Amino acid sequence: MGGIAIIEVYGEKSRECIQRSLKVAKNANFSPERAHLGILKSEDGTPLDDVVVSQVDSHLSWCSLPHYSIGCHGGVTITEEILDLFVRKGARQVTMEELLDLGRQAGRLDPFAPEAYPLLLKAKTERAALYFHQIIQGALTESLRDLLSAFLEKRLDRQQLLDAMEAQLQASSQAIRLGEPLRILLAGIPNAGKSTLFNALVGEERVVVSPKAGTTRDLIEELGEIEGYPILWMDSAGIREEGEIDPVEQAGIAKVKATECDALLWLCDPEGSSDSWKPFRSNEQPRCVWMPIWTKSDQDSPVRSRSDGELQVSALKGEGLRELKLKILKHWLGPQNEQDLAPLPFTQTLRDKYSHLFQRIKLNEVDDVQAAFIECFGFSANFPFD
Ligand SMILES: Nc1nc2c(ncn2[C@@H]2O[C@H](COP(=O)(O)OP(=O)(O)OP(=O)(O)O)[C@@H](O)[C@H]2O)c(=O)[nH]1
Ligand SMILES: [Mg+2]
Repeated sequence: MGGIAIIEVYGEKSRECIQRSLKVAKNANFSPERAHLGILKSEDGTPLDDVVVSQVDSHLSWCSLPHYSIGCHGGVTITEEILDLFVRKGARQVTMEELLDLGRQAGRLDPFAPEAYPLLLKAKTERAALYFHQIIQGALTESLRDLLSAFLEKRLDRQQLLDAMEAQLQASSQAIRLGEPLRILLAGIPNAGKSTLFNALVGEERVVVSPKAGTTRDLIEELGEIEGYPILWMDSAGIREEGEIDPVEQAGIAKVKATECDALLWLCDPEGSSDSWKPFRSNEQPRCVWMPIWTKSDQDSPVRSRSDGELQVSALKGEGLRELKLKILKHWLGPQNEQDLAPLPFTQTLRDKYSHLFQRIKLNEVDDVQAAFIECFGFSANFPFD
């Protein structure tokens, strides 16, 4: 796969900055809505890249700010050279957040776009990408507009407004999890079947598996998904506290203990001790959710004294994997329904703001609900009737 890099140049002096280093093939006067082929040259005249330059007016700009868009073709190194060249000519590199903030102040970006754009760019699954794109298009603003106007037009009373807000707050963890992968660590004694399960969950032979105990020594991460929710699966070194433990194994065990995760699946080998987890659980990873999983369910087991609700899987045969994935999803996101996820507060910060607003309305601390919504999300002064 190849690719092109786009450098965008904003600001009053952008034209000057580009023209000083660009030799345009035919028409030296940029005209909007036309692409110009040219060669960018460094100060000593060395050609850096063949580029395509377009002038983008504000009404066509993705962030509502006019700019020049430069399509570069020379790969990462040359693109960085071009960026350096522009910086030497007086430009300054800005962060995405800075740019989005300027766009928002200019007035045409959705109020949630500054938070949603970075999540769209980092989206790990198609479902997440579509969701954040929908937010940028204004779906959350529209949904809040409908809710608030229903209240202001007295189609909803205060209690109904609060009920609707509470339901949104409860469901918002699903939206947040679309942008923030769940971190799930597979741990257990050596040979419990961690790496075999890890490979089955990520869907490829990512790590080495062997009958020899102590095969995995380091922490290995791979991104996967469950129903479009991104999951960071982590395979780890087997944990044992007794016997001769060499320094590499020791280092691997220390890493498992220090790893931050949302859930720890403790894999119990049916041939091992059913309470292999006890020394580990009492001291380590106190904050994450703990799930014991029985592996190698295709084998007859002399031990298997499972408690109710503990899952059995056979990574080798692919049995129990779907149940495992659904259990994980249900635990964090609640019951899933088939419908698409409604537009909801999709970051922890937005949820906290909305939760604060909800509490204030609930405690009758808010006289002007409209003004409180506007203040909470930075809507324009006439929202929801603008
Ligand atoms: N029958 C059966 N064997 C399995 C299953 N899962 C793993 N095994 C076998 O168990 C052995 C150990 O598997 P691994 O996945 O390497 O175990 P591990 O927990 O990663 O081991 P370490 O990295 O050494 O800690 C291998 O011989 C696997 O083929 C299973 O579901 N069924
Ligand atoms: Mg392993």
